[in-house]
Amino acid sequence: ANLSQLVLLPKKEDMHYCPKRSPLLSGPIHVSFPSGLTLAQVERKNPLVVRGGRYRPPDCEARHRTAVIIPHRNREQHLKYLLYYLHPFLQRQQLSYGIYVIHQAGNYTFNRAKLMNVGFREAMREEDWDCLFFHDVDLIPEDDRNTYTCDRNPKHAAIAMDKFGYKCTLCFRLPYKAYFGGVSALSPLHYLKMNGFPNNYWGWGGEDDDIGIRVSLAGMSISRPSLRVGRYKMIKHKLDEGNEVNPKRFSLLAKTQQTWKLDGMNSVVYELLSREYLPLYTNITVNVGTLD
Ligand code: UD2
Ligand code: MN
Repeated sequence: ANLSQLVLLPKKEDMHYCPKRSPLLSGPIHVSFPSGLTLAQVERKNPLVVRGGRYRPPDCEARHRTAVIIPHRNREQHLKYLLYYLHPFLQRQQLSYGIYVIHQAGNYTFNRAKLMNVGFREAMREEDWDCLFFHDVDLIPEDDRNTYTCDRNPKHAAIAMDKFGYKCTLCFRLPYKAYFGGVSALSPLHYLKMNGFPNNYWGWGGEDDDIGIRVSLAGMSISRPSLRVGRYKMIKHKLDEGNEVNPKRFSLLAKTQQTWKLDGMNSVVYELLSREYLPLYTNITVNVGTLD
């Protein structure tokens, strides 16, 4: 393999690939929420992160390029803590990465899945990412052996949460094998094969199951890290204003099989309001419209 790399990439002959397993991993992470933490402090702790929240390992060529897509509105505190843990976590994994926060403008009902479609398009527009992590803002990974890279199949990463006693009873049991919420990873090919995520789930719930069902309708299965490694701490919160429980979620879910090819990445419509390259992340503000 080294020989062919030299032949194909003569100019990079002095830049070697990072090792398959990063020597910087340290395993379990003790997650706490220091009061008074500021984004400026997070910046200072991550001097190698550049504009837009991008990073590449300084002394080897990364084997993976991962974009983290975070749907967001009105969760600044959670975002601050996630960035505080996620930047060093990804650096210890020796990834080339970028963090995208997809901010829903306005006060209309939240649409998590549609924000992910926006994130996919806007991230892929910028760079040839080979893996996308769709990441709730309030889930902090607790073990850096949970690698933020893509598998042969879509991967559900957040399988063991403190909130549920680090069990994932829904993960391995029919019909919930499709459980795909919280943090999940897809390659661009996986994403396009399942036509992305649904655009028509407004408010809380259902969209994660729809996404899980899409994975299997597109002929793929879900891979998962071990329960030991796929651990997350969920920052406690109440249901947000503007993200009320979606009363249509069950009737929508009953129709996924008929709708997934028609609604998704091939039909997403939105208005991009701004793209800001902040020190710790790229902020995309978008008008996703309203249910009508
Ligand atoms: C569960 C799922 C989540 C999603 C949700 C239903 C897990 C671990 N999580 O989380 O993936 O399927 O149910 O929609 O299974 N958000 C904002 N501002 C808002 C509302 C939501 O930023 O006003 C974002 C934020 O990234 C948040 C995510 O949407 O983490 C999911 O919303 P949630 O945290 O209220 O839902 P939760 O914890 O029940
Ligand atoms: Mn949550």
